[in-house]
This record gives sequence, structure tokens and C-alpha cells, in this order.
Amino acid sequence: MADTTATPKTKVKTKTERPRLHKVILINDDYTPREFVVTVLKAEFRMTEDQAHKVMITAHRRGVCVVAVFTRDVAETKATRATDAGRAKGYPLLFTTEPEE
Ligand code: TYC
Repeated sequence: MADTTATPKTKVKTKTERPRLHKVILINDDYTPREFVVTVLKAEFRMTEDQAHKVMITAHRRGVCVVAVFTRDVAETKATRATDAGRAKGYPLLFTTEPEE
């Protein structure tokens, strides 16, 4: 009978890396009403009125503002949904995504 009890000489150690996070970025424009931007931020990103107002005013003053970070799929879905909410009302409101460094 063959000896089947030999100890394996190599060990497999799997290293799992965390998924890279992606930023959702709000872009300013001259047409979308401030209150509408706040409404979208509250609905899609579960922000309070206060948080949403701060993000909106930062984008308004500086041109862009990071809204939040998520895994890539979630970031892209939320950016698309939020952008579509503006488009449905005829506004050029734009959310983009980019990977975190
Ligand atoms: N600049 C817009 C206005 O004055 C408001 C606004 C803020 C639009 C932030 C987009 O990402 C934005 N009505």
C-alpha cells in the first residue's frame, strides 16, 4: 500500500486585497438650481440637509466636490442615477467617478 500520510511541503497562503475605492465627484454648472442639487444629494447619497448643502456649496464655489467613496460598481451606479435625476428635469447636473490613489 502507498503511504498517503505524507505532510505537504508547501503551504498556499491566499492574500486578499481590499477593492480599490472610487470617488463620486459633483461638478458645478450655471443652470441647476441649488435646492435641486441638495435634493439629489440627500436622496441618492443619504445625506442630511446640512451635509448636502455643504457639498453643493463647495462644488458651487470651487467647481468640484468629492461627494463620497464607494467600490467601483456602487460609485458608478450612484453617479449615473444622480446625473439621470438632473437630466430628467432638463438640468446639466453631472456626477463623475474616479479611482482613489
Ligand atoms: N451653480 C449652480 C447655481 O448657481 C448651483 C450648483 C451647485 C449646480 C453645485 C451644480 O454641482 C453643482 N444655480
